[in-house]
Amino acid sequence: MDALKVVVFGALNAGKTTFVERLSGNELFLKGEYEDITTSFDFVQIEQGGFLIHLFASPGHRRFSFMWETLATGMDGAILLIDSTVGITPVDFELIKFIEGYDVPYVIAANKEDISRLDPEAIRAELNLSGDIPIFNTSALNDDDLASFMDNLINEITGKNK
Ligand SMILES: Nc1nc2c(ncn2[C@@H]2O[C@H](COP(=O)(O)OP(=O)(O)OP(=O)(O)O)[C@@H](O)[C@H]2O)c(=O)[nH]1
Ligand SMILES: [Mg+2]
Repeated sequence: MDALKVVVFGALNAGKTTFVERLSGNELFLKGEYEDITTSFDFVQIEQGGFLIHLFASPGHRRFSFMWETLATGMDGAILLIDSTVGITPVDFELIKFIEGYDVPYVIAANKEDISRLDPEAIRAELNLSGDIPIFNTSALNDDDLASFMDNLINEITGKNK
């Protein structure tokens, strides 16, 4: 089975760890060793769309952002999680620029929609994104439809959305 590497980026507490755990149904081994924030390179594996996906949750804390480049090395696609309870922050602008530097498909999720919801088109306008970047609302906590969200990214990576 072909393997894909996908990395979830986003601001501190946006829900990256919760997202990968819910998708895989497994807990990360190495999470939360420091005040519950991600400080490691841990990942889960999921099988979807005929691919084995290595799904990494990156650290959101500024102190650990030095790990982003290592995580991004060799990635096939990325997810940017925005914390809808906070809105778009400077780190989201920074991460968009960072991800775009790798020239891989990415999708955006405005997470925590169970608490508050951001309008995808307002996000697109604020981040100045082209029309072909998919933007969704998700709840990593209680969404049962994260798999179809991932399908969309897989289709972006394999060119099926084109
Ligand atoms: N209500 C709600 N809470 C969420 C959701 N996703 C995550 N959370 C909560 O937000 C907090 C942070 O979640 P994490 O998954 O640790 O966030 P993270 O992005 O991995 O955080 P860092 O790795 O430290 O950057 C936890 O209390 C989660 O339970 C969501 O969709 N809805
Ligand atoms: Mg985390």
